[in-house]
Amino acid sequence: MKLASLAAIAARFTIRGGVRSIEPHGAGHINRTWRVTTDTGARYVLQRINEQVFRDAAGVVCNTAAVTTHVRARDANLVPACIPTQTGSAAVENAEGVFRMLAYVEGRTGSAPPPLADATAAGLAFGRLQALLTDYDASQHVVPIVGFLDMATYRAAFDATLEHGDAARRDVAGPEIARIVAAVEVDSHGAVGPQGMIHGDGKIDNVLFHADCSATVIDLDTVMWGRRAWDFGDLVRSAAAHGAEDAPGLTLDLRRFRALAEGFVHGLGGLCDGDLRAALLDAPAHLALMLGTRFLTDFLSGDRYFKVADETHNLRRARAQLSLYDSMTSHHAAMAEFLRSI
Ligand code: GN1
Ligand code: MG
Repeated sequence: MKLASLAAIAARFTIRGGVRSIEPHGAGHINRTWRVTTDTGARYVLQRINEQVFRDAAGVVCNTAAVTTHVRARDANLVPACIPTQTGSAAVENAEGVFRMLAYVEGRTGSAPPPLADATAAGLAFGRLQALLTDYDASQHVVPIVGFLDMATYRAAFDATLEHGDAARRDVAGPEIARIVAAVEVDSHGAVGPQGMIHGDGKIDNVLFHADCSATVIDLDTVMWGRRAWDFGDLVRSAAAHGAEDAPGLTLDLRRFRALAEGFVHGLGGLCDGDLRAALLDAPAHLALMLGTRFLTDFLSGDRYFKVADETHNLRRARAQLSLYDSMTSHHAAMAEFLRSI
């Protein structure tokens, strides 16, 4: 997009001062994100919502406004503020897309593998977010993505690409296809445990860390009704691995698992009953397998969903998640023992 049209869009929000600079920002796989600086030195995050992924993009922006208002009234550091437009709406909509603006939050962006203190802080932040959303009025909240985090939906999409996807890519991915088919058959434990409003994208990259050990949760597009354990599963698969989500031979780091679990359970407070503890055990492998399936499906269908660095990126990501899945399965007993002890 041209900088001039981005600047014109930015100026339609209630920003302090005139736009001085705009640069690409962040590393999300879905939306386009820019950092906007004004001549008063104020900084903001401008995002164009991916309308292929979020079919009701304007509704998703209204969700973000409602969620951030609700959460910030209870904890002003946990999520960034949404900046309304000059006319009081949450989004700017024009021929170029649907845009929203957030206050820029200073902080270190999380990445894998995080220091143990960050792992605890991230667990705490995601658990606390769920706890603070228990009295959120979701009557106007739109479903961000139909079938999101639903294994049956991803399994059906995977099966469809096996039939109709790119034949050359299918040949290259033969071993990974076989592993997913076998693993999905036995993955029956993930979709369990108590439900509530969840973040929906609990990965470590969606956390900003501050010097006082607190953390801010960002990327709130996927806040939705779901299984509470899924945020923990996503957090463990992204933060308790020895490397990034596309790193070869990814394995589970039990020390980080412990730190994340301690933080998450603490953040949930009274919400963490026996059923939820049981679900926390199986969610990480379920989420790793689910994401591996999603990455491989995207590889087989020509990289249409996730942003990629090159044409085998989704395949490498799928391999890494499958490797992590195997490692989680082999550490099941140790994870169970630890969860019993907190
Ligand atoms: C996407 O936008 P980002 O990068 O935070 C994806 C998540 C995946 C994640 C894997 C809406 O999140 O579900 O777990 O990539 N978000 C959507 O890195 O599909
Ligand atoms: Mg993100």
